[in-house]
This record gives sequence, structure tokens and C-alpha cells, in this order.
Amino acid sequence: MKPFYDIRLYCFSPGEFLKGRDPLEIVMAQIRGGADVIQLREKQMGKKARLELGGKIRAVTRREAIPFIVNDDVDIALILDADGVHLGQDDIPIKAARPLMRDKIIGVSTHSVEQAMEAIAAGADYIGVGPVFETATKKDRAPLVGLELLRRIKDICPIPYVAIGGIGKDNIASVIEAGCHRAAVISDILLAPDIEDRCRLLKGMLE
Ligand code: 3NM
Repeated sequence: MKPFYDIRLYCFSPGEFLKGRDPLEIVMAQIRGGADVIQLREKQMGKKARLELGGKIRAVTRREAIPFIVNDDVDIALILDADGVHLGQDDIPIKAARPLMRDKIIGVSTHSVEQAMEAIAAGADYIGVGPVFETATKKDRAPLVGLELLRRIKDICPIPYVAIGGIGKDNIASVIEAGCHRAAVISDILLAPDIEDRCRLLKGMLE
């Protein structure tokens, strides 16, 4: 499995963008297109359904040697033997999650330099930085941080950081210009006419 440092394109389970399709085929299309990590993010599901889908995605990601991260739920991450968990600012803090996750990956969503520094000090393995652009995917999003925060993080962040929020084929070049070569992308990929092709395009730009 790739070390997290080498991650470029960070992808997701379908969530609200499933639209009657097969969730595993959507995950596989992203992997074929070059997804470097898959996060289980199914906010609309109850925990039981999330665990069930997560188990299937765990099996696929294991077979394909792609890191598998669970959003929010440390318990589901542990049950599924995920490679890590991703925590928001309102989820349980790293210091509570670390003894359970041990040497697995813990990622944290950050929306300012202060939050980034706090996550780094608390022992995060990577951080998300966003929302860079306007997004309809995260309903309770923090104020836009823009490319400016990416530029500021670049020289002070000792751990991998992943840009997120409204990133897609039409603006990913500006994220790269801001010095960030890791992007987490949801709607631009999951609403694309061809998921695999869109991933390939984005991945090609990030490399
Ligand atoms: N987290 P899309 S923005 C899940 O700012 C998420 O931490 C954000 O979806 C943050 O690529 C976001 O469709 C939504 O904009 C990303």
C-alpha cells in the first residue's frame, strides 16, 4: 500500500451521488481512474447500513491495495480494520481517537492555520484543508478558505495536506499552482459523465 505521503487523488464512496448506481462499481471506477485513497462517507445512511457498505468497500480496497479511510466513526474504522479514520472539527478529538486507532492513519478537517497547527500538534497523520471553493456537498461547510490558505499552509505544514471543497477539472490547476498536489474531490467526479475518465484527468494533472 502507498504511504500516505504519496497520495494525490483522494476519493469517496458515493454518498448522496449514488443515483441508483452500484456503489462498488463507482468505487472501482475511481480506483481504475487512479484514486489513491477511498473514504467511506455516507452521511445519509444509518450506522448499520454504513457498516455494511463499508465492509464491501473494505474488501475491494484491500484487494486493490488502496488505503481505506472511514469518515467520522472510529468504531466502524476499527470494526472494518480500515487503514484510518477522518475526523471533523466536531468529531471526537485526536487524543481520544489515538489510543484506539494506534498506528493507523488519523486525518483531520481543518479550516484555518490555527486548526491546522492544532491538528499537527495533536499528532494528525494528514489534514484536509478547505473549503477551497464553493461547494454544495458539505451542507454545514466552514467559510471559504480559498487558495490563500493553501499557500500559507505550504511552507509550515510538516505532514501531508489535502485540498478539499469545490475542486474539479476547471480549477484544479489553480490548486496545484498554489503548491498543493493532493486534492479530495467528490461532486466533480461523482457527477461526471464518466467517473473513470474524470479521475484519470484529475490524477494526471496532480502528478
Ligand atoms: N469537507 P465537493 S468541503 C467533505 O471544507 C468536505 O472540510 C470540506 O465535496 C471541508 O468536492 C467538503 O463536491 C465537500 O465540493 C467536498
